[in-house]
Amino acid sequence: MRLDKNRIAELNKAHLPQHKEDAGRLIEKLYNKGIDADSVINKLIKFQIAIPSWALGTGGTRFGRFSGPGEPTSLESKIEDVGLLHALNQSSGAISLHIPWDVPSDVDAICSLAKEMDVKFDAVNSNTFQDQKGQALSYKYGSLMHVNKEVRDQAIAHNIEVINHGTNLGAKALTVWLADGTCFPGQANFRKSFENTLDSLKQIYAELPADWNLLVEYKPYEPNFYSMAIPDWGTSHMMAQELGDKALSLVDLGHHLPNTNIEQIVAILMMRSKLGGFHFNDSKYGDDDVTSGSLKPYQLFLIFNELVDGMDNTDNPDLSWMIDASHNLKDPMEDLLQAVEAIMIAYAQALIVDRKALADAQEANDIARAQEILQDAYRTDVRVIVAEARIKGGAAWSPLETYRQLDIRKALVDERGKYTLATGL
Ligand SMILES: [Mn+2]
Repeated sequence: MRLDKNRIAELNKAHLPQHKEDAGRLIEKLYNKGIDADSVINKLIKFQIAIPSWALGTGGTRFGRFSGPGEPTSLESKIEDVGLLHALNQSSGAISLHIPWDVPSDVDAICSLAKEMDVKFDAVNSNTFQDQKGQALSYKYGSLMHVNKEVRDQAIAHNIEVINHGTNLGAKALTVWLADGTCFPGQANFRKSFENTLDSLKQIYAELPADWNLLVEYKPYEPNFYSMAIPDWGTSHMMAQELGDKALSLVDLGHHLPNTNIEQIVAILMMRSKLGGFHFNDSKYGDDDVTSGSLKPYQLFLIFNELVDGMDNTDNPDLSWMIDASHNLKDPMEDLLQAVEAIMIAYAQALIVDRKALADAQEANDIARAQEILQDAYRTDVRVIVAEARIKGGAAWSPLETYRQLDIRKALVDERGKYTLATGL
């Protein structure tokens, strides 16, 4: 399915008079505060958040999965779904593939489809958290950290294969997230697990093309409940540091214990030019519970406040931004539109922080003033400038409303059938 830009513009029309009035008011208010709204809007237009292929189907829990109608079952249809999202919001111009779920059968055809949909290939993801059909050795007791060298070698070969698939598609990074770990005290030797994992990563790193990055993701628990091979940012950073310049840490919002100060982690990693990517989701209790920004929008803003500061004031390389969530109730497309919107709002709020005033307040130990400066930005309703950026980019005033007005899910069901099942968890 393809969206007609003229149709989007037509649907925007009804909203434009009120929108222009609201946008003008906010732009003037920002101008009076010394903030150049045009530069904020241009940054918003440029900002692209990759959509992971596994988020386009309805997610499940270990108790079951209630699939939605018209889910994408092929790599082609997943790229088309991301293309639809991107047409609606102009902020989702990249897809992150997962191997082996998304092995392309015809690379040229996939590349030209992606080009037609204006979608780029973001970081590729390996999978050693499941056994695949016909696989020689099992990952039940780990992959890159496994006590058996043959299992490690198999997992290393898989990661190299993922790099090769990514190279064919024009991707520039490999994300390694390991489910490796232990469920019981005494199950493994922590030092040996660390050393095996690092040694395996070194062998993968050696195969990275010159212009690629290796993103090392961490997670404190799940699926293993006693220890994880790479549990936290310290371990990830230690490994990235030892691997070399092309290895960077990847922060996933949901991969922290409750109340962890994620914004501080982001700030410190960027200071060391070692933050490579960011995965968005939100949670009340565990990983990926809910849609980005639906529970803790202030935390998301505080994180963006550090990301923006880091992008302006450190030598940290450009980041890979990706939504990493898969929910089990909503229409995945609607969920992703809401997530991207929440991320753009947090980014816009961070862009309007008066950084000079904040630095002055910090130097003067004026805590109350510093808090006021941050909260003034956070409490500004920036939705209208996010919409302005979208309209300027040729996208929908309200992506979610337009998605419903155009009855896109129905069109997808008509095209693909009602009972389809996307690959994923
Ligand atoms: Mn992640």
